[in-house]
Amino acid sequence: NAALTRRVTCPDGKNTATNAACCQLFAVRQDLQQNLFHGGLCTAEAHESLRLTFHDGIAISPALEAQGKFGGGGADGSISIFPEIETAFHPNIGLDEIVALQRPIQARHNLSHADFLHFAGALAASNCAGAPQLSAFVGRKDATQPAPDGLVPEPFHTPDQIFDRLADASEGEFDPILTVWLLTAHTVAAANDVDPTKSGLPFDSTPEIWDTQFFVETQLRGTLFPGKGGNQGEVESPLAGEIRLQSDHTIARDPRTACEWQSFVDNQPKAQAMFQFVFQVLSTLGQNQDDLVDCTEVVPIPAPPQGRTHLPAGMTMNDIEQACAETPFPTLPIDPGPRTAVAPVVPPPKV
Ligand code: HEB
Ligand code: CA
Repeated sequence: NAALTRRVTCPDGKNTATNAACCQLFAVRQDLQQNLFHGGLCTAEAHESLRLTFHDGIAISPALEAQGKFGGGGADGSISIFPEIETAFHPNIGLDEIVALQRPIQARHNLSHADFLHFAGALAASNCAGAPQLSAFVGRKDATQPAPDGLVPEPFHTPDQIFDRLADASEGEFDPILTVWLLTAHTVAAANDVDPTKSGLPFDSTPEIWDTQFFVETQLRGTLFPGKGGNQGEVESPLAGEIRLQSDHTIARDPRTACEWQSFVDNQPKAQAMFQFVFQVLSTLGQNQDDLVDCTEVVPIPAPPQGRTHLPAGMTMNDIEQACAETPFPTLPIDPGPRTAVAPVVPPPKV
């Protein structure tokens, strides 16, 4: 109840916040929107800022700690603090660019690397129509050492490897079902480095919209490679110009997750609420929740999604590779017109 909440006026004289610690985020928000996200767009920089939250947050391992080794600090900004070390890890390929683009903006403000990185990810998603309002916190402790290599899942890992890693990082919270929830992020995503000959290959036909097309299109029969193929972690996709990760393909068809995957099709409220929940967990892994101040109010409420869930033009329901044994795949309208290729996402300029 807004009327009953006492708000503080921020030192900038124009914004108010429920907690004074959130005031600094208004200037960070403006700087990021203006100087990284092209005025508030769901472009490659937004996609990569969201991806960065995963590669920072998931790098924590109680299993390694139990062996007496350092297991990483989770959502501690380590990838931005030790970029020359962590962006050289194989699964982090390509993230050097977004780390470099964020760095001068972070340096202009008085926010920790960890809080900045995860706020940038939440703000990035808010630029994508149909996204949930992701949570923002301040108060994280910055990393004092880089995370060890080997903690970020690869697209050529098996479902077992991925499920085990995510469960370890989250002390059991990210089970196979929540892993599906996390993968909703691939609705606003493209690959630059899986096929080294092509950049900006989207995972669904709407990489600038947070919709459920990703869950539809990963369930279509794979028939082609957007490039030459033969790349580690890539399997055939259904559409020219679109890439499919082996991990998305196998998790969409694994008996433990196939029905959960299908349940997201045409369920926009689910694609918002479930990711909102898992992002809050992911972006605070390794941090003490009691030290954090909730500043989610600074994250804009995203625009509603555009378009309706559909089969791409030229496809029929027969092109669906049914994987859920319990429930038939929902019948969807088919986009009119001839089959078309998916356009690439334009990569950010090199720095
Ligand atoms: Fe992700 C992207 C993998 C999960 C978000 N991915 C991506 C890629 C890959 C991946 C390979 C591409 C890269 C390049 O560039 O080439 N993932 C993956 C895996 C996993 C994942 C294996 C596990 C299962 N993600 C995830 C999560 C999230 C994400 C959880 C959340 C946050 N990703 C993402 C994004 C992207 C990606 C956003 C996009 C980026 C761009 O576009 O650039
Ligand atoms: Ca999409």
